[in-house]
Amino acid sequence: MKTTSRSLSRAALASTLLAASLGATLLLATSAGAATTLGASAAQTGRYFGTAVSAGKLGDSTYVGILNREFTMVTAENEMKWDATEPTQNQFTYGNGDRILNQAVSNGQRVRGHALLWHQQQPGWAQGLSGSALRQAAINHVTQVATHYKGKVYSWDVVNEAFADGGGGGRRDSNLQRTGNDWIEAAFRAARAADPGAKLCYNDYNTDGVNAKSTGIYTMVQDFKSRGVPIDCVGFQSHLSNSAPGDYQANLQRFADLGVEVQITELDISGSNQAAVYGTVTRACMAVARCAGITVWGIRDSDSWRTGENPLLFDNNGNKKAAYTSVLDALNAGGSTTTPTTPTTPTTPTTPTTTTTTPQPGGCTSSVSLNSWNGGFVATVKVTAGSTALTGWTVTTNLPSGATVTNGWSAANSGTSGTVTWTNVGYNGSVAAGQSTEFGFQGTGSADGVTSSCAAR
Ligand code: 9MR
Repeated sequence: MKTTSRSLSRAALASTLLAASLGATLLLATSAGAATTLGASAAQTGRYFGTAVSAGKLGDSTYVGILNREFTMVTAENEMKWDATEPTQNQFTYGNGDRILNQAVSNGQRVRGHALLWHQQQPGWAQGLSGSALRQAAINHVTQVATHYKGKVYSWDVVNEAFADGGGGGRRDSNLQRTGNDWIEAAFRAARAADPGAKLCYNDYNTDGVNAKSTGIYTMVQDFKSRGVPIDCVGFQSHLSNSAPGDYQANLQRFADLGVEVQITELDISGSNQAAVYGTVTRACMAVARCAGITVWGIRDSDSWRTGENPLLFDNNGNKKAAYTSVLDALNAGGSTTTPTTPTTPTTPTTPTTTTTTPQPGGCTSSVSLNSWNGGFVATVKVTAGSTALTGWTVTTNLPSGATVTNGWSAANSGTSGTVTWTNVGYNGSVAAGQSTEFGFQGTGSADGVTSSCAAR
C-alpha cells in the first residue's frame, strides 16, 4: 500500500509538473502569437498593413522609423499620380515615385500603385484635352507608367473615383468620362497588357457601405467579370467620420463574392469614437477572406491631409494612440482564412505534401508544400535559384480542377484556377545562386496533386 500510495503521489506530482510545464508552454505560445507591430500582426493571417507615404518625409527619422517598424505595404500619397509622372505630355518623371518604391523594397515592403487615371491631379496639358486625343493620351499614360513599374507593384489603382456621389449610382462627369463610357475598361485592359503581374483595382470613397454609389461600382465589377474585362480588386478608401456604416463588412463581402480581392486603401477616422471604429473596420477586413489588407492614409496625425482632425494611428510625436492598440488587438485576434461560401469546418490537417520540380541548369526550381483541410488549403512555394543568381522568376502552378486561389502573398498571380502563373514582386526577384525565397497562396477546393515549374526571367 505504501509503495502504491508513494507511486500514486509520484504520478500525481508528475502530472502536476506536466500540467505546469504545458501551461507555461501554452502561455509562451500565446504571447509569441501576439505580434507587436501592425505588419507582423496582419501577416499572421496572410494580410498586409500599409500606409500612404510622402517622398518629402523620407528624411524624417521619426517618420521613417515608424514606417519601417510597423508597415508592410506602401502607397505613394501623390508621387505616382498623373501630374507627378507625366508633367509634360510623353515626358515621364519617376524620381519621387521611384524613391518611395526603392525605400519600400529595400525594407521588404510591397507597394500599391496609386493612381493611373483620376479626374483630379491631372497635369494641365491633359486637362486641356478632350475626345480621342485625351483617350489616347490617357491610355498611353496607363501603358507607360504600368510598364515602368512592371513587376514592382502589388496592385494598381487603375481608375480612381470615377463614380458620382449622390443617389444616382452613375458615373462622375469628367473629361475622361466624356471620352466614352468604356474609358474605364480600356484603362484596365491597357494596364493588364503592360503589367500582367499587378492586381488591377478600382478605388473610390463613400463606398464603404451598401449605397447607390457602391452598388453602381458593384454592377460595373459584375459586368467586367462577366465580359472578361481584367479587374482583380476593389479599393474602399474609408475616409470615415466617427462611425463606419453598419453594413461595412457585408459590403466588402458582396464584392469579395464577385471574385475580386477587396482592400481598404486610405483609412483614416476622425472623432471621439475613433479607436472603436478602427477596431470595427479592422475586424471587418479580418472576417472577409478576400480582404487582402488595410492601408492607412498617413502615419502621424500631422501627416494627414485632414488637417486638425487627428484621424491616424500615431500622434504628432509618433506615439501610438488608442486607435493603434485597437487595430493591433483586432489583427492579433485573427480572422477568416477561407471564404465563407465554402465549408469552413476544418478536418484534421493533412500531412504537408511537397512536390519538387526537376532542376534546370542556370534556372530555378520550385517546390510546393501544402496544408489542406476540408474545402481549402494554404500552399507555400519555395523558389530556389540554380547555379546562377536570379534577377526575376516566374512559377507556374497547375491546380487541379475545383481549386481556386483566393489570396496570395509575396508574388503576383495571373489567373486563379487551372494554370496560374506567379511572378516575383519587387523585393524578392533577386535570389543568389543556390539560395531560396518563398511565396504563398491560399485557396478553396483541394490542391492535392498541384504541380509547379519555375523559370528565370
Ligand atoms: O493625401 C493626398 C493629398 O496630399 C493631395 O493634396 C490630394 C490631392 O487631391 O490627394 C490626397 O489623396 C487623395 C487620394 O489620392 C485619393 N483619395 C482621396 C485622398 C484624399 O484627398
